[in-house]
Amino acid sequence: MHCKILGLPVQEGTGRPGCNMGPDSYRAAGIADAIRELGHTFVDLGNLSHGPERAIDHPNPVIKSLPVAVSWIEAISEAAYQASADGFPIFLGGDHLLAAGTVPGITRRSAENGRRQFVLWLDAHTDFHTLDTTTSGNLHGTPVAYYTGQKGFDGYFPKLAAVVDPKNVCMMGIRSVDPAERVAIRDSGITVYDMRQIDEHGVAALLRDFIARVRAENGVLHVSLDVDFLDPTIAPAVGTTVPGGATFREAHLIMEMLHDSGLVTSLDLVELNPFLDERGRTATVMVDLMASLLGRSVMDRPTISY
Ligand code: DIR
Ligand code: MN
Ligand code: MN
Ligand code: MN
Repeated sequence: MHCKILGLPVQEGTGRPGCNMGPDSYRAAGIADAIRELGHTFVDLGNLSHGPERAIDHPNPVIKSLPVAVSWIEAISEAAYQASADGFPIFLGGDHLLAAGTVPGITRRSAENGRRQFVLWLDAHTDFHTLDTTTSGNLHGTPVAYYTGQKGFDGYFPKLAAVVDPKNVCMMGIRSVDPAERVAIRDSGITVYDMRQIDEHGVAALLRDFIARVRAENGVLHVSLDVDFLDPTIAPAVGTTVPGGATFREAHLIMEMLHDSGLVTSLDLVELNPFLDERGRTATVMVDLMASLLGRSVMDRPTISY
């Protein structure tokens, strides 16, 4: 595979600074060697910048940094569209607002190729706020509502070239949902596997079902991995830690099964805040998870088809 990393130093989607250092933290954690060691070719596309900001105002007074958010989304969706022309793009965040650019960009590409876009959203949060419902004003809480075409973004966020069908979105690891998100997601058609379902069924059974759906529809799969999907004991470097997250082994199993599926075509690594890290260990865990997704395994295995 030909892997491309693109740094997206977005931090304006959160309430605190630091995520802008995420891309360089992954580089320091050895992401390039981890990719090359697996036999993939590799290119580092550097870090993206956003374009000029236009004055833009929304009636919801709590919203933070809307002009720069819009300018990031415009720049990222174009860059993601370009990067998805060939090879396997890995988008290094940056906070989760960046998925309001990466997902629309790659979905535009999939639509042109006549392929259905699926998204696996690995996160403690559903990120399903609209500009009207957000109470924190942190726009990293809005990308899923935006890229699935929910109302409430018109005239503010860029017009979408292609929308992801909510039925093609699967969330895992969910354990922090705001009241408005809970209501909105109920009728959305999105599949939400919260921590309780992971505890009751295990990640393998849940993921196997989703992978089977992607395959049945000849889809392509984007994976968006938020650091806070993981339990804070193994991944402390995130501004919004929530107890009771995925374990090291659960997360690796997901990545290993995704690799074996052969369906994943792009990846976001988001919300790493290196200012909050402990001797780089969160960056290292994220790079190791990426490596499992790209084919690292403990032992050779007989061919299995997830
Ligand atoms: C919360 C937290 N739902 C909010 N969201 C996220 O601020 O809207 N934290 N995405 O990582
Ligand atoms: Mn700026
Ligand atoms: Mn998130
Ligand atoms: Mn989160």
